[in-house]
Amino acid sequence: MIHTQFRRDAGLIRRVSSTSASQERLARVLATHDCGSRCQLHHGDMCDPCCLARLVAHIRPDEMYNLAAQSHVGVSFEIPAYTTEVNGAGALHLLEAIRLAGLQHSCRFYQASTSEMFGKVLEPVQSERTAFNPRSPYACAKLFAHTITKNYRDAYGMYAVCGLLFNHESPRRGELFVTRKISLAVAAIAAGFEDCMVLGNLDATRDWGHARDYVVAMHAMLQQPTPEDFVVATGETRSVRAFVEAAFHAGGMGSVLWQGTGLDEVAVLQAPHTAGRVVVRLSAEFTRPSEVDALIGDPRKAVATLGFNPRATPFEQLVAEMVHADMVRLAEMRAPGLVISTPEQRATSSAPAEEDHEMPIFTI
Ligand code: F7E
Repeated sequence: MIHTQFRRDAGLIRRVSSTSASQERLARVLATHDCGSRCQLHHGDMCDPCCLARLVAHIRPDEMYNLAAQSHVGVSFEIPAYTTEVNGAGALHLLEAIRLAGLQHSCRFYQASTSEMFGKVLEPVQSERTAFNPRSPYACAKLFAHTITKNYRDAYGMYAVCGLLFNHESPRRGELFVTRKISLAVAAIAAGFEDCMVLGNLDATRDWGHARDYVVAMHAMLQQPTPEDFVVATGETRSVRAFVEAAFHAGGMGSVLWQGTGLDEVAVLQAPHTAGRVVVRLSAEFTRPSEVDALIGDPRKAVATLGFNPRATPFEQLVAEMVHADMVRLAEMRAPGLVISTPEQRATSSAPAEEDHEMPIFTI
């Protein structure tokens, strides 16, 4: 969210009858930074072009950040049409709304593009020049949004840019993404609420950075003299397996030993008082029909032009921050008779699309 002295912020939020996890997270953000008074939330939906056009004409933003998405790659295989509508057509609806309101030369537009578009990578390190090869309905939809944003820039001279952000994490991450699933499970295991976590592909590697650092780069992209696209990444890649190891270490449980092969592989603790306890198992339930095996970004353009610092939050610090935040949360929740549900239990009790449906921010 953007704050400057003379600006007011506005956000779009979907109307749901029950309180969703993302609404609770949003409420915490607004309360924490006392931005509730500066930021007005409007009901709307990325699948409703009329409502988006009406809102843009009413708010008349000068910056718009489209972060709205069905953002879970795995879930996109189960709800491909919905994902395409929100992630792909949704961006087009916003661009058209800007044009219809006559704001094409005054409103700057940010599109949240994604490293997932590189998919089965065609170059070992991915930059702004790397060709795309998407591997999921999520990535295909995002690729449409990416190319239509460039098209509006070329066709109508709009200041419209795409941030090719690699994975960006924080303690606010949704609980179904692997980093948060791990940090929450490590905290729950340390507190004695859970025995074990169940994961999918341990060998996928990702370029993981901190969302706090990436948001600064997003804002900087809209302050440049000319509209251009940027890769935002750390330039380092780690496996899911390495994230698990770092998380147990950060949780004070020492190192883990991997035993077995394929889906029978497990991780066991090694510290003397817990030695031999199985803390990670695998299940095909969490693998994807087509996987993105390895991503690593080249952030040099963002470093040179935006002043982005890819070393601002080292990997171990990111993991420790997430694990410690979950340990604090669980400690605050600890009470007699308290039942902590697993991410999977929570997933089946609410619609998956509502898990991390982010909102676009208009700044006026
Ligand atoms: O998966 C593997 C999984 O769901 C990371 C989104 O923000 O970043 C995110 O997409 C890796 C994949 O994130 C589990 O197969 C193993 O290889 O945390 P993730 P993602 O798919 O990389 C990009 C940049 C975006 O744009 C997306 O919106 O971890 N993995 N076991 C698992 N993944 C999950 N979710 N759960 C597991 O149990």
